[in-house]
Amino acid sequence: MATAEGLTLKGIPRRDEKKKKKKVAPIEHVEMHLLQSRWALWFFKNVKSQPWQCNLRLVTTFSTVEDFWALYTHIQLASKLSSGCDYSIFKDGIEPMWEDSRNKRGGRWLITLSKQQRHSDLDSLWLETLLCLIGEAFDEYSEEVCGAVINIRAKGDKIAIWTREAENREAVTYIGKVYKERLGLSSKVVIGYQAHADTATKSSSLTKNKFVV
Ligand code: MGP
Repeated sequence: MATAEGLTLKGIPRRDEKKKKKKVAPIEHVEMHLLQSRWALWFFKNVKSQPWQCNLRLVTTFSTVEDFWALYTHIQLASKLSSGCDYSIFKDGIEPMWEDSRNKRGGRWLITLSKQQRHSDLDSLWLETLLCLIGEAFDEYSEEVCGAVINIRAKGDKIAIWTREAENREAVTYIGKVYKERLGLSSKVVIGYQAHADTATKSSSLTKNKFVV
């Protein structure tokens, strides 16, 4: 993760930093807190002349709480990314695309946001999503989780948790209920789960929900 002053981490803009650096005492013994899974951060930047998959980059992987926070505080907040960009956090070894063998029968719990919510809610909802993932918040069904994606789009941003098996009703609905609760969404808000096989053949606004909570 060491980057030279002013450089970016594989194309991701860094957060603004105060010029004056504080002196920090050397740490001799740091105990790291292992996460249950190793995770990978991916960055997507839309270059229209290139096929979709060529715009997707693996940035880095992490497997401790400390490395997660080091990465999270280093990279630009999602709300500051340009339209057309995505962050994806997936279990190490799973590519953040429908085609991966662990995704192809799966789907996603999709949170669609209004344009105004980019400034009020987006970053906190994304952070909570990340904490649900790395904290394995879905009990025995956490194994079903593949990762999460945030799409920064002019028409309205989206956040989704991807799971492995769209036909696994029990796991999918459990994950959806816990996720909705963790995001603090009102019971009046309805969120939908869409199978990737359906999303891949239609635009997301026309894809039918397989489940709702
Ligand atoms: P998107 O980036 O998920 O959403 O998909 P966006 O930009 O809001 O568009 P909408 O169609 O959902 O309204 C945009 C396009 O990127 C898709 O139509 C595909 O062409 C491509 N794409 C997205 N994903 C997640 C994949 C994927 O997993 N595999 C492949 N091959 N293409 C994808």
